Formats: sequence, structure tokens, C-alpha cells
Amino acid sequence: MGGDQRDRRSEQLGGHRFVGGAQFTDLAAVNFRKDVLEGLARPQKALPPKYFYDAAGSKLFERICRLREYYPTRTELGITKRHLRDLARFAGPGCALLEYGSGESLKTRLLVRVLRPSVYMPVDISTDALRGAVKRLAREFPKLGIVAITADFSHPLTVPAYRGDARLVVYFPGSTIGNLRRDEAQAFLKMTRGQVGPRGAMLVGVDLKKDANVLHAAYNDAKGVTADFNLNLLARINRELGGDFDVRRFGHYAFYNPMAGRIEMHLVAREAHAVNIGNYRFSFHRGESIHTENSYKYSVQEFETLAANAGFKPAKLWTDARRWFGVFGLLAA
Ligand code: AVJ
Repeated sequence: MGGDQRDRRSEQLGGHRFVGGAQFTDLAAVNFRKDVLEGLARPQKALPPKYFYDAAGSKLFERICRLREYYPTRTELGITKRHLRDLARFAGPGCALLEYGSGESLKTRLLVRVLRPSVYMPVDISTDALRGAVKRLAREFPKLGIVAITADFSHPLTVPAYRGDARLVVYFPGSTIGNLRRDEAQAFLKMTRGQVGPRGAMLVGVDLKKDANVLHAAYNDAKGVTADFNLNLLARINRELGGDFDVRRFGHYAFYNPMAGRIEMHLVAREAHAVNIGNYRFSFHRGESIHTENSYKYSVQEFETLAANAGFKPAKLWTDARRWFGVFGLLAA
């Protein structure tokens, strides 16, 4: 490809394109490009995990959730089924239910059936995942008002004014909060506390600390689905930003860091080489990693302290017999 052609191609792929003499800008694509270029320029190369979830990544994540080794989804679903009435009572019938990172929304369908919220507002970074989930939900609950929002929960969101004076309850299942550092998680809880107001509440699913071997297996499954999920991030950069990553030159590496209390996922270069993204070039040493995800694990005590510091009263805890996963019921303090 000539230099000229490549420049034009990277311009189109960077989130801007020219159609009929007008410039069209896709802000999500612009942000993706900016975050990737910034992340790969750091001494410890890093990519934000929110970019895992394009259509292919969302499918791979759904496969992860069904893996024998990946206990969180199954465990949280079990807790939710077992305590459905109690969870609904805690949220209060007729509440406005705002869900972050709704994804497939299997647990939500169960909760909605019993809770009967006045309005359901799912927020997800993946429009594809959101569309699928909303379609199923609308079919099952034809009278339920649904306001779906494509957004990234790391930035404050203005809650749509559709809820009247219904109590606002934020539902944040799936241990998605684990992707945030502890300080970010506290800031997120504080922001949510501000959103729900003095009568509001929050239901949040949190993966709990446990035997490191159980954690290790969950992020190093035998079928390699987690590896494919991790590597898809590079393939996505190739597809959407015109990168030339050779995914075979990277290996999936995940481990539990007990000091930090988190699983870390990395993509490790198998050999020294360079990668181009548009006009940018990034070189890798043999064994150099891109840090792609943190998944923080909490003790019950740690999470309750975090919630209390954010202005919530930790009022309820639903958990499984092994205490592997916790669903915390938080009330505005
Ligand atoms: C969606 C963030 C909860 O941390 O377990 C699964 C993502 N990464 N396997 C997690 C994930 C690798 C997942 N969360």
C-alpha cells in the first residue's frame, strides 16, 4: 500500500470520514482510537477493558459465562434466583430500575418479573448487547417502559426524567465494579449515591476473595475462550483502527495478584516486533505485556467499608454457601 493510500485509510478509520463533502465524526470511534494510542504509548502498555465488548467480544464473554471454570455468573444467578422475593422487596415494587452494564440481562428478566418496576433503564457500552436484551425484555413485558442508553458508566450519566417520583434503584450486577480500581469504585459508588438521592438504593454484585487457584482457573479456562476474548481486543484494533497486530505473536496471561487483590490480564509479546496503527508505530520487546484488565476481588468487610465511605449504608448481603459472590443491598445513608 502506498503511503498516500494508507494515510487516507487511517483517516477514515479514525472515527472521521468524508461523505458527500461533509465530515462525519463518530465520537465513540474517536475515543477508542485516542485511548488505544495513549495506552500503547505508556511504559507499561495498557488498554481499557471496556473495549472488549464489540459484537465479537460480547459473544465471547457470553461463552465465558457458560464455562465450567467461570463461577461468577452461575453463582450470582443462583443467589438471585434463590432470593428473588427478598431482592424485590428490598428494591420496592414500582421503583425505577437503572441497570449498569446490562449485557445479556438474564438476571434482570427474573428480577423484573417479580419486582415490576415502573420503568427499566438499561445502560450498556455495547449497543449490540443492549438491543438484544431490550428486544427479549420488551417481548416478555409488553407494558414495561424501557429507556435504553448506550453509555460508558465510567462517566457520570444524567438519569432520564421518565421516572416521575418513583424511587430510583441502581442495579449493578455481574461484578463489573471489579474492573475499577478501589478509588475509582468508591468514586463510582459516590456518584451513584448522588444519583439515587436520599430515598434511593443500590443492588450491586461483587466477586469475593477466595482461594487463588479457583480465581486462576476462572481466568485461564481449558478451552481458551478467555484467551480468545483477550486477543479479540487486538483484532478489534485491526478492524476498527486499521492496526496490523499479528494476534499469533501474543499470548494470554492472567494471574491473581494477592497484594492488590485482583486478577490481572495481560497480552504478552512472544517475540520482539513492531505494530502499526495508522501512522503510529509501537515496538514490543520479547515478553513485554499489554495490561488489558483488572478484576478486583473484595472481602465482605472491604466492600462494606467502601460503600460506607461513599455514603451508603450496607443494609443487606445475599451470598452463596461458599461465599464466593456477594449481592449487596445498599441504602442511601
Ligand atoms: C465482566 C468484568 C465481571 O472480571 O470476571 C471475564 C470480565 N474477564 N473473564 C470479570 C472477564 C475475563 C469479567 N467482568
